[in-house]
Amino acid sequence: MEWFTERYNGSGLEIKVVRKIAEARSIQHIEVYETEFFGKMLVIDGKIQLTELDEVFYHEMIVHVPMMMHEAPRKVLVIGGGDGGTLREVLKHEVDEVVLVEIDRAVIDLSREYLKIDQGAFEDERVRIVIEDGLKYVERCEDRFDVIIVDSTDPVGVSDPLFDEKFFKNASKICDIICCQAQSPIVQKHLFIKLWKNAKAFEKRRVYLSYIPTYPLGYWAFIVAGQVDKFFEERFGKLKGKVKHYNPELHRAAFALPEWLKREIDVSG
Ligand code: SPD
Repeated sequence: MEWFTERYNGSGLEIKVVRKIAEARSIQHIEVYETEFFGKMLVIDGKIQLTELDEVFYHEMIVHVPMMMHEAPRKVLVIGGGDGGTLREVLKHEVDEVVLVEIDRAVIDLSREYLKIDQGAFEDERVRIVIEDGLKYVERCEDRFDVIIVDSTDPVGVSDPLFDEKFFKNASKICDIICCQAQSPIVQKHLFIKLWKNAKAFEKRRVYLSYIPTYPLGYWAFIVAGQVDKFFEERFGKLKGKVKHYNPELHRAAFALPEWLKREIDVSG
């Protein structure tokens, strides 16, 4: 048995792996492992994207928080998310249409074959899959979406443009609410702050946090922007029983930020 190690800014996370199940080299290096404790694990360009054990912590928080802040989210755009976890959660709402824009078809193919966390979401008739760069899709998009969810990899490769000002400016013209995974506010503070500043294209922005054990230091940020004043908590009744992690208590608590983070946000404008 070997250890998989992900290092970041003078720290690291080690996961004991039993074997490598699959691998592909497309525009990214994609690996699927079987681990000793966390179940199957998806790694892209050396960074852990998900493990079976804690993927719901991430996918339920990146989806249900923004979806429950919109009065009636019927039309949703997911950018990235080729493993299908975000798609699976979006489909738990009363949506009419979900467009998934993934730049790398190989992520979808490997996830469908070896991970299967989508639980049939890719075959749902409400879903349309587009293989394209999310930045370009949003730039030329003439459609309008209630919610956009950016479920990207770290911005060191193909996801880099999704952290740019231009992306947020274009996105602000076509949606009511956008939600992005926003990295570790501790060991990847520069990336988090870059996103926070660029999300200024939206009139209102908010940060929320969630604990995701297999991401750098476990403390993970999300940025939600647009019409972000409301929480339609009464709709939770329809989700209850379908979710494992998210609930209204966690939703409210996720927006409670420590003083040091409030200060970071304030000073960066
Ligand atoms: N450092 C890992 C950040 C990964 C965020 N996206 C995960 C994709 C899971 N759908």
